[in-house]
Amino acid sequence: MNKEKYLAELSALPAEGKDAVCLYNEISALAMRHIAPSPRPRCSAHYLSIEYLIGRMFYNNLMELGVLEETAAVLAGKGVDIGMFEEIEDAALGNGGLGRLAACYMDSGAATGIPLYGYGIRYRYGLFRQRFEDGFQKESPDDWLRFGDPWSIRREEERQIVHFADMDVVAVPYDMPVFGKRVNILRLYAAEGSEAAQKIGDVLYPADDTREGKLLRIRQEYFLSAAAVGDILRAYEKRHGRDYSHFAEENAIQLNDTHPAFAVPELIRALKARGLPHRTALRIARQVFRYTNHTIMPEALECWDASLLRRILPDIAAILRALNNSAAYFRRKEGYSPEELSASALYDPARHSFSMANTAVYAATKINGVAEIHSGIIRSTLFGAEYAHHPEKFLNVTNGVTQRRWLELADGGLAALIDGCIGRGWREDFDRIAELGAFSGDEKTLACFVRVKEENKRRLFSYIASKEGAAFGEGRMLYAQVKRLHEYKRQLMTAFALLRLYFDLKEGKTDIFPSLFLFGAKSAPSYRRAKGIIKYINEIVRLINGDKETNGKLSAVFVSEYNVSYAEKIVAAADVSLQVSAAGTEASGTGNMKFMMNGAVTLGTADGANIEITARAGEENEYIFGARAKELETLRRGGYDPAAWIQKDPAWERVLRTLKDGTFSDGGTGLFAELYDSLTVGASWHAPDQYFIFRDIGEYYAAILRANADYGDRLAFARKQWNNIAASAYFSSDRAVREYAEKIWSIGGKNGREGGNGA
Ligand code: 26Q
Repeated sequence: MNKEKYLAELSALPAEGKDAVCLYNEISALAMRHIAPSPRPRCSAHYLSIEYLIGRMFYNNLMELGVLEETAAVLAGKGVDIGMFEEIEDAALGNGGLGRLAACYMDSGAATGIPLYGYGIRYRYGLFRQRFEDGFQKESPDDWLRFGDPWSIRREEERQIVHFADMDVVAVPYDMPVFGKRVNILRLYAAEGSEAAQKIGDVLYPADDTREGKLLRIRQEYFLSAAAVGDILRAYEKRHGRDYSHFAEENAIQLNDTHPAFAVPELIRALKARGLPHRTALRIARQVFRYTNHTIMPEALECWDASLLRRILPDIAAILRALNNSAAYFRRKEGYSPEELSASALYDPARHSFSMANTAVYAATKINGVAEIHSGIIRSTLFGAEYAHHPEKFLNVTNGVTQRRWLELADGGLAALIDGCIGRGWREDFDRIAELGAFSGDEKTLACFVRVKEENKRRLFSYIASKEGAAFGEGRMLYAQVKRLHEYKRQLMTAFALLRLYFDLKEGKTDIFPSLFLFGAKSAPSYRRAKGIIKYINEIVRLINGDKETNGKLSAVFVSEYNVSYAEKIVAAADVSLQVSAAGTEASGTGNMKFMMNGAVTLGTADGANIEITARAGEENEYIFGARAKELETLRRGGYDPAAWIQKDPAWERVLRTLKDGTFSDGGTGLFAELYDSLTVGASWHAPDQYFIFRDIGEYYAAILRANADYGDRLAFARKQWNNIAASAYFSSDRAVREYAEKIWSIGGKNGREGGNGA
């Protein structure tokens, strides 16, 4: 961008009497005028994702453009505090890790000079906004557009029509530039046309417990897939006309989980519609796609009823059936056993449904999980049949996060301290963060680090005071568990440990360094148990904070409306990152990496990327506890009995009882009793305590106390924290996208050089 011109125009911009929203739009628009997307090279990668959890764009974009500080200075000269734009809320077109990963990868693609183009849906409403009423989660629509959308450009001329059997939908792209060494584009499609057509773009993950809801989900997924495929084809045809022989060589399409997997049959359909024979179309499709799996939770593995598909997308349903047949034909020739054939089939004749994961696996040239353990699990379980015959298709790319948003922007104090130690180069070359290792013996540096943490805590606490109306004293050790609310992530286990800590303090059985436990999470609106857990934690929080006898030592908070901007403040302030999923369930986690970069130690299980974090930082710098995945697998098969584990320590009995002895009220909803039952007797489709809380909770509690005791020697603990930062190089998303570019997309080496896609 032309900085001088931008700054000159900014200086000339009248600010008086304008509110934050108005100035936000004017300044952003001004910056946008000085930006041009980089030319598209011959070969590029396309990232298809149903979610993009971008967060606040203003500060990040100005930072990436290299004008954040100057902009702040010019505004200060006009009497405007650049902090005022904090009132512009996040664009939350995503719900959790998968969507935030997509945003980090877009950032890193641009930063590393890789031609990476994102495709998604421009939802009219983002993820619901959350508030607590009497401790219960309440949702309201997130009208993110009320602040304007100055960082997007509507591309009317590139609109397309997406056809369903019963309606046509207009797909209008909005282009969001992504800044770095290159300026890439995130293209989000708005759904326009009839009322029914617009409904497709209304909201992320509409409830799908009804037939209508399922149809809407299918429409969304196909809408995204068809718009993206149409766009990629059009760009290609501009270069090559109707000669598709270079298509696979020049285009890689990455399926971010299975939500965009309709792109596979859609590409075949579109190529056939252009006159290619089915066989050729199939061959091309099987050279273009790559697939990342993000979860093994059975309920998240998408299967669509054939009858629903036939109704609104008959051609797509027919192509999927044909794909299923050709897959079976080729696989039989390759020697797949009958069991392997049925496990990897695209169509399940018993359930009359299509498996989107198996569709993606069949089409993809490369399939990856998101951390070592997870890639291992999908190879041996979910996709074991395919792995047995095509091991060359499988690889791991451990997730990463962008150090620019999650360290430079989130933690200015720490960034400045790091600059003082090793210079500014880590922003583009995060391997250099390892040079911090040389300072871990330097008490002056560690003391500075402690001061930065304390300042970050003050900033967070004052934000919490303004948002939640809860005040906390300074000088507390901060434990944080922030992530989507899900039983497998075991927020309930943290709640139990916290309650036990309170009881033990109350009875003088233990003493601790003053601590604050922080929770942040949204529950899917229809996920009853997750909502019960939120209510239960809020009840515990109220009990603990209301007790004058103990609250000098122990307090807790459940922040509402947890989002990217909240996360930025929390990771900068936390001392301990709680990552306590049942081993083998959390595919990777990326919050764990953000905390690490900001100098929190991981207190967690040997799961997801925690394992790789610990391997790099050293076990002595983390607090790892609990059963390994293998042990849980054995327990699962061998009849795990939570009651037997509870009996080992009666304190857990007492804690568990609070779910039904009236200690806390669930407002007559029966939610607490349901939680109690799920832990003690299970339900028709799952065993009691299916995520093994009572196997691990004793060790969890001990680890919490151990970390707390260690914190008493603040400098020794700071050294552990510092060592985590110094060991975090690998968890940069710059490393991760380079791996994708080299090993998956084949579009260039370290510098994002242009190459072929190796098809
Ligand atoms: C599927 C079917 C029906 C309805 C909803 C869904 C659905 C929606 C969202 C399934 C999965 C998701 C999101 C998954 C997700 O965010 N996974 C996380 O991905 C991160 C990035 O790889 C990992 O770090 C996390 O471990 C993983 O949980």
